[in-house]
Amino acid sequence: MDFKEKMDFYVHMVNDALEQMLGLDDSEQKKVREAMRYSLLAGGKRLRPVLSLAVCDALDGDIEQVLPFACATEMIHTYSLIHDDLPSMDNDDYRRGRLTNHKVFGEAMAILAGDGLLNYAYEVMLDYVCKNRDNIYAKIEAMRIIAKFSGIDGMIGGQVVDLECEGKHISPELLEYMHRHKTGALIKAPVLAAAAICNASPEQKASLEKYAGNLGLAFQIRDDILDVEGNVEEMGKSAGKDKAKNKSTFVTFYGLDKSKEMLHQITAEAIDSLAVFGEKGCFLRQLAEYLVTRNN
Ligand code: GRG
Repeated sequence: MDFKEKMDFYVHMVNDALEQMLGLDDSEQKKVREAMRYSLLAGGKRLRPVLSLAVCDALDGDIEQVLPFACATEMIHTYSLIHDDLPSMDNDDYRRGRLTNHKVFGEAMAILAGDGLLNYAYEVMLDYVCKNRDNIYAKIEAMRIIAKFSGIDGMIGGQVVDLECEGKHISPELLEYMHRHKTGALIKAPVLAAAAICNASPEQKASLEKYAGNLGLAFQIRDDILDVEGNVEEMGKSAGKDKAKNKSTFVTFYGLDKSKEMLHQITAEAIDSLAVFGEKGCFLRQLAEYLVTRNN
């Protein structure tokens, strides 16, 4: 399979699993489920779960064991997008090519749908672990990683720095810290969770941690660039928000050309750290290359 076919294969696997995990029902909770499904099943690149599945393949692991954890990271990612779009946060009207959750379901329901997805992520993982107790310590470690990297020392912590720095001049170190946490942490989580479940060696884990750390930073730099020169239709969300909110980004700090140079450099470093995987790291390498030129 070439890169595109493999990517489609993983994305389909994730979409089918998510659809199965969060079906519609006719209970009292029909409305909140509908709101959760609205954002979760709205598409998106599925980068985080795809990373888990690709790491699993690079380590010759068992995809069935990794899939619930991969899907859980997509649920957590989607909750963060719903909350990030709220009027009290970024106040966005479009996401994933459609109206944001609060525009359709109202602010209160959007908050609950986000909370619901965050909680559901842990329900899905714990449900799976309780029913499949083999390799249990690795699975618990994977959940610990996901909790840690999405919490105050990870994604939420990065978002707090972002909020506090709006309209202020910040140091390049703090800018990198913010990006590595706000976005990078939830890119590291699926990589390291899959590595734990597939019993990666310490050397493999260290390589993957470097890969994911640099990939996450590169991903956010590309996001900063797209906010300036991206096409709204292709992105499925609004552009120009960083400038409007006077946010510090790689582009406001270093300018477009230097940001692009840094994007290439950091991606090359991510790719270099996969040397230990040889041929098995091929998809992960191609994924890093694809993210440099992504338009959404
Ligand atoms: C708890 C109130 C409350 C809010 C939480 C944690 C949080 C808000 C926000 C997280 C920060 C965040 C949304 C960072 C943005 C990261 C980013 C670049 C998202 C876009 O990811 P893509 O491009 O999106 O992978 P798709 O739609 O393709 O999945």
